[in-house]
Amino acid sequence: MERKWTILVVAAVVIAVILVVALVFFNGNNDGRSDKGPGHNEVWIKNLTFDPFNITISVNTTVTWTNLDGVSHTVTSDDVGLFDSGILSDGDTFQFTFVEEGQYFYACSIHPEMHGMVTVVA
Ligand SMILES: [Cu+2]
Repeated sequence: MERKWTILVVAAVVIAVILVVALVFFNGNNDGRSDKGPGHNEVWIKNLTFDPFNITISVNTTVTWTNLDGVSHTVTSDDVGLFDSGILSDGDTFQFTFVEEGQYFYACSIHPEMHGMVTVVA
């Protein structure tokens, strides 16, 4: 009889642990980027805007742009030739590493009204 209770208690503990692990796991997933907006050093291209409009980073940081729009965009520096992603389709990403302090302006060459800015600090 005692052994049966022991088995039941062990089973209950195992089930409780599985539930806690599952809850932690699913909460972790909900904290993912799709709900919370762009992560560190990341710019989302969404609804014909760069989000954030101005991203502030340290020197030697790589910024990642991700196109989350149904239409194509580019990430093209106003300073001609500094960086240009070319056409980014939905889901495409572009990365650029900023090695000098300063303010960098860019736009989408397909939609010139789309502007963004990178502020690089020491
Ligand atoms: Cu565009």
